[in-house]
Amino acid sequence: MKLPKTLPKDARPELLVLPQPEQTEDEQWLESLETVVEHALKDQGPQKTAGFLGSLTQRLRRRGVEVPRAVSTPYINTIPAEKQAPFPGNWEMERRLKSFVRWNAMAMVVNANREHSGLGGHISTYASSATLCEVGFNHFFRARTEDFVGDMVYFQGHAAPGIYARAFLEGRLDEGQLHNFRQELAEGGGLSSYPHPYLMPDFWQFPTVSMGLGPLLSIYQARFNRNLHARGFVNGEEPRVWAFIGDGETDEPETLGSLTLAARENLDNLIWVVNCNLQRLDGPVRGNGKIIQELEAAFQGAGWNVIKLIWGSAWDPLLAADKSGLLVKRMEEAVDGDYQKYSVEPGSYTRRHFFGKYPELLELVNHLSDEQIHKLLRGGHDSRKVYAAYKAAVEHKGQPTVILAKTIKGYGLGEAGEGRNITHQQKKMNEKELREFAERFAVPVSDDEIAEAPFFRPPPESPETKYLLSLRKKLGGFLPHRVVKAKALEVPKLETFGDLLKGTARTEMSTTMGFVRILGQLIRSKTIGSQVVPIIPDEARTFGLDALFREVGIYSSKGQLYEPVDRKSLLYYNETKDGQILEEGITEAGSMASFVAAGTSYATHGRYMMPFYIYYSMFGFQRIGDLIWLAGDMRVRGFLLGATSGRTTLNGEGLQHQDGHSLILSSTIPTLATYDPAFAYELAVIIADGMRRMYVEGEDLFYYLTLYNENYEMPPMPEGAADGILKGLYKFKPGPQKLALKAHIFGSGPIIREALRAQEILAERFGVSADVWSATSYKLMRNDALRTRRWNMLHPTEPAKKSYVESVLEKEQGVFVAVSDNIKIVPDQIAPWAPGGLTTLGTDGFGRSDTRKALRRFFEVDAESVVIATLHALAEKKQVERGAVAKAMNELGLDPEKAYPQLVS
Ligand SMILES: Cc1ncc(C[n+]2csc(CCOP(=O)(O)OP(=O)(O)O)c2C)c(N)n1
Ligand SMILES: [Mg+2]
Repeated sequence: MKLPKTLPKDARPELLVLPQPEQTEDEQWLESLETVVEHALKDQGPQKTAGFLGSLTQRLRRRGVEVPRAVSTPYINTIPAEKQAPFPGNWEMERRLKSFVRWNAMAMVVNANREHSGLGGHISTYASSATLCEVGFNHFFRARTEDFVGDMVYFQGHAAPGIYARAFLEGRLDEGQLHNFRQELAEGGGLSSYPHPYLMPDFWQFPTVSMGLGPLLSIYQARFNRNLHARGFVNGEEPRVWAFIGDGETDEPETLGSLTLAARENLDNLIWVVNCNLQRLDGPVRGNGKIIQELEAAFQGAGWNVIKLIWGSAWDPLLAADKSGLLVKRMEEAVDGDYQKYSVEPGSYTRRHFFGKYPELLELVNHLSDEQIHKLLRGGHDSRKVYAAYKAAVEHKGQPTVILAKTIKGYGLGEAGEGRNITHQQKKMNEKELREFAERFAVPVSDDEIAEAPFFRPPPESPETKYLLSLRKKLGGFLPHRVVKAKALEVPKLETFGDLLKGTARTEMSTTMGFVRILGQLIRSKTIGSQVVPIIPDEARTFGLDALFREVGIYSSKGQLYEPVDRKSLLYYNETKDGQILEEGITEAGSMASFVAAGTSYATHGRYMMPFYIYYSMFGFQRIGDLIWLAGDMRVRGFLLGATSGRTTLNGEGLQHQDGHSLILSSTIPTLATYDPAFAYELAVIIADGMRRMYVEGEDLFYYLTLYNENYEMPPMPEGAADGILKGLYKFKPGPQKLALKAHIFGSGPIIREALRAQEILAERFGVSADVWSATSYKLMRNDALRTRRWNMLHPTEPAKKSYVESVLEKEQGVFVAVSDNIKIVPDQIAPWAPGGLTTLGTDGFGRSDTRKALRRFFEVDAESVVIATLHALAEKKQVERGAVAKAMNELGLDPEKAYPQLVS
């Protein structure tokens, strides 16, 4: 029997990528194997054949035969032409609409930069992804409705002009808004450069422009959706999470870092579309290789369903006619740098360079003109192929899907940038280029207007607009669309934490333990307990949160398939299908992504969840600061808890772990309320008020609290302290009366105890009465003072207002000293408003491992150092002899020549 040399049509070629044998003597072997495959396919179907070949491979490996692992498949579409779902829409109509969107997206950028050179914007990204987006909009993305939360779509950030341009065609945005793209301060407002919910809260849902964060968030969003479902918070139709990602963006560790989680959790509610236009900003993504093949291997290895969408329909007949397999071979030989070149050069070049390598291939395209060769589309520009890939993706079960879609960057820009290395930055087009663009896409702009690049929208009664709207109507409405409709929570009142308000006489505890108690009480609350979402990156035991394992369970979609080794203990590692704890493992970025998903559920799911993300404070802002910035943009509501904080309080861990600056980093996030509490009752006051502001009043802010691990007696809350705790400063313990000299010491966190000890020394040995204040938030005081100062400056003829810090300190006499377990710039934030100046002590420099006592002396934040700083401040004011300060230093055992953490200057 003569066997065909090519693969049967329905064979899965990825299973046959063993090294090509020499075409001579091995041919018979190959032919007989093909016979077997042929029969198996006919009798058993493709799935069983695949299984059979898999078993054969296993056997070969067991016998020591080195069979290569098939992590990548031939460089052709995963979905063969004959298995492609038919395109259900009016193809011609959709093409026209897409052309209008293309035109307007381009015109937005060109117009903005024509008027104000330097405003920026991107044309070429959307030009490459227009078909990928439009097929989604027309056929897949389901909007939010009364009884469906809507698909969650993460668009490539710098493709924003295309999304605006579509909203324009839909009638959601007007010409004036398009005109003010990137001019948000213009009259009437403008459109933000990128997707920013903070700037366009009714439109954008997901900020994506910091490369890598969107993909990461999308994974955790899809998993959080599952968690909410498992816990009974949401039911009904499951939303899909779509993420559009750049091929260059896949170089970000955040992009690919959590792939295995998505597969492990069987997130078939997640679809990624990687826009493989082969270029990033500077040049090719993988000029010397093939990004699609590389990504295929990574995703396949991570357990994803991979759909390669490389070639457009016009290639189908060529592939069908490629009996020798040479075309596929040539496709695999050419590298991305070549493919980029083919998009730039005329068809004659591709004929010569690509097909011309083998005479048989030249013959294959003999019937095509150079023009036709140039127009052989890439898969990502062919809406029929894109539709088929999306359909296969939404129907796939058990795995997340990635679609690797090959496109051309700057598609349609012609000489203005199509496929060119400069295309990413292209913002201007001359008249000729505009005319060519309009002609290519048949956009009806009149000749005398073309130079103006006017926006074009077909009238509402036109068949195009009607068609567009009818498709969106079928999919439930418009998107992106951010809606906030969450019901306020009945949050517990402050009294709920009564025991912490009363203090813990004779029992020592840390503020971390205080927090754990609060969290426990919240979780047990009848009204909001189940909405609490504790998030931990493998540090529950460090912080004493393991007590919650048993109580509310660790979420795992699989439950617990094994008997945990500590099953007999009280606090065993308890994984459950409806677990409340998100135990993320060692990924601060992943934990933060969960925090974002939970903290925005009031918008995405219309229901408040209360995330508490507790972590090593050093691995917060410093490690994942961009995600915290994003949380602000996305209007997340929740609590971040930077535990084991303080450069001398976390003592043994040394340089890498000891955080003394997260408070400064947090001060840079505009909507992040930041606190550095010393006592458990302060924590209770702050958290109770935070819950009220976020979940009752609906304020757009979130919280950062430092927690420490030093144990001490927690005092009862002084009468009337709550207001000062929230505003940032209150007098905790006045100094003794009737002493000649007066001072004020601000302390925060456990270092307040050094201030208290200094208070005693100063009174007993130096005749100074020092009041000790607890400074809970320098950031909030500074913001308030800056606001007040500005108001006074702008209203010079009106009576001046006083900021909180000014009003609380104005009547105080004496000198002001602040001591912190953080760097000096933290208390320095309020220095301009401390009467007579502020002397600050802090922990500038790299940490060291040693005892707390040694560290506090080293960093000069111990009580003795506070005493000297106070006496020095008094000496500066000529209230104390300078010699007395030197003497005190000697008496207190402070060495003026001691080493000091090395700092640059
Ligand atoms: C974290 C981060 N780094 C750098 C940038 C700047 N940047 C914006 S777009 C871009 C190139 C994107 O290339 P790719 O992901 O391939 O997207 P394409 O435009 O080609 O679709 C860069 C470097 C950014 N936005 N975020
Ligand atoms: Mg790219």
